[in-house]
Amino acid sequence: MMNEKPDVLVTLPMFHVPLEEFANRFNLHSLWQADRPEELLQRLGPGCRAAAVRDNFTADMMDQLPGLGLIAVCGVGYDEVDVAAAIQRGIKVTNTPDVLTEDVADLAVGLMLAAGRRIVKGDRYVRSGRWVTDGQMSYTGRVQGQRVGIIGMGRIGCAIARRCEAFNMEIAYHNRNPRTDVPQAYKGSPKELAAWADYLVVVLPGGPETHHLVDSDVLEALGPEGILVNVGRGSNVDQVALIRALEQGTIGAAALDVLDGEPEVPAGLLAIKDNLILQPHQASATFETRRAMVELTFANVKAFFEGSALLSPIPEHGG
Ligand code: NAP
Ligand code: 8YV
Repeated sequence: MMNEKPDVLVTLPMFHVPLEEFANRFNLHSLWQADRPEELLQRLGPGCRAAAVRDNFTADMMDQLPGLGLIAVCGVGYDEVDVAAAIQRGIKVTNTPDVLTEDVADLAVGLMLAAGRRIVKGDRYVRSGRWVTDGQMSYTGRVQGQRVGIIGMGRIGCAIARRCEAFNMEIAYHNRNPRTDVPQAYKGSPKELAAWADYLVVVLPGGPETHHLVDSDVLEALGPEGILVNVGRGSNVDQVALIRALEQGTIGAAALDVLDGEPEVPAGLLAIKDNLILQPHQASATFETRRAMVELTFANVKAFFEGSALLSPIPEHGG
């Protein structure tokens, strides 16, 4: 029938944004609510041409939906989607850049301040009564005027740099390629950047190329007063090396929004109390940004079914 709403597979809840408003236009199928996900995929079969996705989407799932033409990822990072398999099958992939940039940068700077000024430790100090029994808490280093090294000077990295300028910080960065359109100094390797920096902020994509880019050597170069902040992907940092570095005082402190193997947290990380701050992957989790991410995801789905240009195809499509 000409006017029938197109089927769209939705693999996971789109955060807390209700999907009813998109159901006017699309016939949404919630994979995570299906009693038998395999049966749902089989029933949808070649008739399902689009999927709205959070996190992973495998080649096997693509093969179960042979009519698929679009995977719309609700997130800027798409490292859990098998992009090579999608391209091989002629499937387009979109993501949600820009709409989350400023909120992620806010949390990164919040973590720098919290780790540098030991804000969480201070909260515990007051609540445990130590202010009364032990007097004033120990001093911390400064944030303002310090050196911040950003690994991943892309959209979010630049937004972090803009905020750091307001703190009179010196800023340098490392990417695979130096940028000609930013004023900050380029460092040729994560280790060189870490050796220069007081704060090392990681805001990288996931995947094999960035796996453990921050390793024991980089942490050693950051040094005993240095502070690591990760808002990229957990896999960017060698977590075993990080635990050791925090235990042994090789670095001063860390604040992590993302963990390798999240949401599981290794006991070694949980055991570190004073100089580690953990967040449950919250950097884009504001009402406004999450709504904008879901809207952009479905705007891409709409464009796909209308045959118009996709709003935010991933760079691998040349977009
Ligand atoms: P972007 O604009 O594409 O920036 C990524 C930057 O990383 C680019 O400057 C790129 O420069 C650099 N890069 C990529 N691979 C590299 C490598 N192997 N070595 C060194 N540098 C490399 O992306 P964005 O929008 O800023 O987002 C960045 C990442 O942040 C996402 O992919 C995601 O993993 C993470 N993120 C996390 C949250 C959260 O909730 N915590 C939210 C949003 C995003 P070159 O290409 O020159 O190397
Ligand atoms: C998402 C993120 O919240 O966009 C990204 O890459 O990491 C976050 O904004 C995350 O992908 C959860 O699905």
